[in-house]
Amino acid sequence: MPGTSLSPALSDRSRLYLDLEEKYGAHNYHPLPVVLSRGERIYLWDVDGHRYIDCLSGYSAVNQGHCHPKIINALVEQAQQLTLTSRAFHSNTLGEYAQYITTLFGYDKVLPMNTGVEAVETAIKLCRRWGYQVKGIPENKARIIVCADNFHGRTSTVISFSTDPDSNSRFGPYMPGFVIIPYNDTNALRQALQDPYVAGFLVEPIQGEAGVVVPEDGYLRKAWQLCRDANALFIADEIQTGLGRTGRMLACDHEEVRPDILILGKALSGGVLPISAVLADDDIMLTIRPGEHGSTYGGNPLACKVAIAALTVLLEENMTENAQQLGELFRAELQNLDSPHIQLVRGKGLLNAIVIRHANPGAAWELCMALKDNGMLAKPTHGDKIRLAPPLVITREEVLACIGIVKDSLLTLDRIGQ
Ligand code: IF1
Repeated sequence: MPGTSLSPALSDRSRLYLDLEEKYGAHNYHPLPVVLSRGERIYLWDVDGHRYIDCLSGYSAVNQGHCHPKIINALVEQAQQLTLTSRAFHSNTLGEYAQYITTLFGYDKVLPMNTGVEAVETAIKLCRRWGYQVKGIPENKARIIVCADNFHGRTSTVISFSTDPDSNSRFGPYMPGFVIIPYNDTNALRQALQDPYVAGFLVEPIQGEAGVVVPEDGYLRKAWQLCRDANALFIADEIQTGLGRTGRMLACDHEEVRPDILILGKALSGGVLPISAVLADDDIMLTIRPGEHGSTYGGNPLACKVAIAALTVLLEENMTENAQQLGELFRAELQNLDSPHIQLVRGKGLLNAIVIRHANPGAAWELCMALKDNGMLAKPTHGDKIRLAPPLVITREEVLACIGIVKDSLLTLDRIGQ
């Protein structure tokens, strides 16, 4: 477990930064003990000058690679012109961005927000409003179906339908109006959709936090069809799975599903600013009228220019295709390691995870410590799973370097006991 690590002692320099965070920062995270000060493409450097391959990518926000020069350039240029107007006034950037992103994804309208969870909240409000105004659900009766083991963010509404006690216990009372069904279960969805007060179904195309749980082929398509038949909105949270990560622009593209409401975040800025977006057609989006929803920073000029640049480089540099091809290689090579400590390799594109098999419950943490010492950063989730999700600009040689590091690091697990 944390604290029992076999890793070498931290440098005094690193210790200083760790201690400052520990003393003055809230204790709502338990980071790996590495202090980073620079990033470029797939690489991160710590304060002592050690280089690491980043296999977390800021939880998939840095799909385009760290400090992509074209994104940084857009940031700097716009920062010297105008950063924030609020939506009390117009800017010469929002219209351009709105046209760009709606054309790219094929929706009538975009509603710009900042963090991922704000976009999820926006989608929930839109879905409820559509339920009352278009579907005709009686006021305050709308329900939204969600899946067990979901992760959609940290606000008090969103944790109300989490099934993870770490996320929601002792944060109640909870927001009503959500129905939880098992993931990857179309029968349960069919049944839940019989309730005429259901306004929509909110789903992650692949469950990230749950440990990269990929549903059966055809699940999304079938779920989308069931929603359509029941006159309920299919809402895809593509905050983690979208923007090339799984080897398609959207994970829903694998099954040619077009969500009624599409939620994007994270890599929409390439890791530069919190930028999120909700996309939908007019029959849904125009149910919210002036003054009924918004955000001070949503759609700010800096964000608009950064998001255009982040999407442009994703397309220009064929990052999605690279994720598809190198994802296959990554999983195949992990399988080839044929390690007794790897119970399972799963994922799509460059959103992958390994499930660790070991008698010691701290094994995944120890493996991440060993990976760090060997020059690669990853983080365990739910004890025994490690997500491996490098920036999408990774090359074939660099994937093979990751495999070499994983191979060497697994030796640690031969040495630790229960
Ligand atoms: C944390 C995981 C990743 C998300 C989906 C909405 C949000 C997220 C599908 C909210 C955020 C993050 C946040 C981070 C851990 C993390 C995560 F481990 F939980 F699953 F990415 F891998 N929908 N995911 O994955 O977006 O408001 O944070 O911008 O510690 O909360 P946000």
